[in-house]
Amino acid sequence: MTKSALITGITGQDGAYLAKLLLGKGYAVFGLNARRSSDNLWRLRELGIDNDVQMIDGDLADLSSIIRAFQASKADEVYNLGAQSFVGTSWTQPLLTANVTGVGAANVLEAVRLVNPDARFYQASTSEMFGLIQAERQNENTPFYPRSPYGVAKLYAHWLTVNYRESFKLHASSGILFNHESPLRGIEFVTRKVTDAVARIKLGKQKELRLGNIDAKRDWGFAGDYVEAMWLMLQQDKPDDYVIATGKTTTVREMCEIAFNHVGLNINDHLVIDPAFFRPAEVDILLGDPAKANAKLGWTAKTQLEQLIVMMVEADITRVSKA
Ligand code: NAP
Ligand code: G4F
Repeated sequence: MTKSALITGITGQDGAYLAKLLLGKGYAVFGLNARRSSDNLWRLRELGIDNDVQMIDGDLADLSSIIRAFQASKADEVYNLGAQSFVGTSWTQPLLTANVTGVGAANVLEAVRLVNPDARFYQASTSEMFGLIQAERQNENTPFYPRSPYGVAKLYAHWLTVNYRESFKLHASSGILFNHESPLRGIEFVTRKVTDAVARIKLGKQKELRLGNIDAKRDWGFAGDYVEAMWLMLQQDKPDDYVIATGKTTTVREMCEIAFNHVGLNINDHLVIDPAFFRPAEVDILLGDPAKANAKLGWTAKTQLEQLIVMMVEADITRVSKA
C-alpha cells in the first residue's frame, strides 16, 4: 500500500530533499505550505518535483490548519521541519521564533495525538541546543546549553517530543542534526552566503564579502545525506533520538578558503570582517559524535566538506551566470 507523508517546511532546504527522497520511495507526499507573498517553490522546482507534491495551506502557528492538513493527507509519517530557522533572526524576532519553532512543534504533536496517534513523528532538533558545549564531542547524552532564542525554542520542541513519546507512547523521534548545507541552502546562512559571493566576485559582479566571526567552528555535512537519516529514524521499531553529524569540525575561515581557492581567488583580497554580523552570544564550536546513528541506523555522512562547498560554488556560478 502507498504510504503517505506530511512534511512541514517542505519549501525549505531539507523539506525539498526529503520530499524528493520520499517520492523516490513511492510515498504520496503532502506539504504544509504557509502562504507567502513571494515565490517559495524554487527549491521544489530545482529538484523537478514541484508538480509531484501536494501542497496544503497551513501555518505552524495555527493548530486548526495543521489538523486539517493531517486529516487531508492521512499521513502515516509526519516530518516537522518547519521553523524560523535562522539563528541571527531569533534575537530580533524571539517571540515569533518561540511560536513557530517551539509551539509549532507542540501543535503538530497535538494534531498527531488527536487525529491519529499511530502516525510516526519526526522532530527537526538541532546541534544549536548544545550551544555552550558541555563535552568536546556532543552525543545524545551531552547536556544542552542553548545560546540563542532559536536554540531555546528548539529545546522546548525537543523535550516535548520526548515527553509525548513517554506520555502518550507516540512513535516520536528527534534527529539532533548538526549543520547541513547544499546548493538549496538559504542565502542568509554562512556557507551559501560565501559560495554566492565567491561566484559573484569571480564573475565580476561583487568585490567584497563581509562576514562576522570567522573563528567559529561547525560540523558541516550535506543535506541530501541528512534527510536519509530522518527517514531511517521513522522506519525503526522504536522511536528514539539520534545525533546526525560528520564527526569533523572546521572554522568558517577554512570553509571560505575552500570556496575561494576553488575558483583561483585569494580570500585576503576580498574578505572584510564586519561587526554587524557578530551575534549577541556565539556557539564557538560544534563537533558531533554520530556513533549511535552509525550503529543503529547504519547511517554515515557520505559527502566531504570540500565536495560540498565545490558543489555549492558551481551551482552559484551557474545561477549568477544566468541572472
Ligand atoms: P529552512 O530552509 O529555513 O526551511 C524552513 C521551512 O519552514 C520553510 O519551508 C519555511 O517556509 C517553513 N516555515 C517557516 N515559518 C513557518 C510557519 N509559520 N508555518 C509553516 N511553515 C513555516 O530550514 P532547513 O535548513 O530546511 O531546516 C529544516 C529544519 O531543520 C528546521 O526546523 C531547522 O530549524 C532544522 N535544522 C536545520 C539544520 C541545518 O543545518 N539546516 C540543522 C539542524 C536543524 P517558507 O519557505 O515559506 O519560508
Ligand atoms: O550558517 P549559520 O548562520 O548557521 P548556524 O548559526 O550554525 O545555524 C544553522 O545550523 C544550526 C545547527 O547547528 C541549525 F539549527 C540552524 O537552523 C541553522 O541551520 O552560522 C554559522 C557560523 C556562526 O558561528 C556564525 O556566527 O558562521 C558564523 N558567521 C560568521 N559570519 C556567520 C557570518 N553566519 C552568518 N549567517 N552570516 C555571516 O556573515
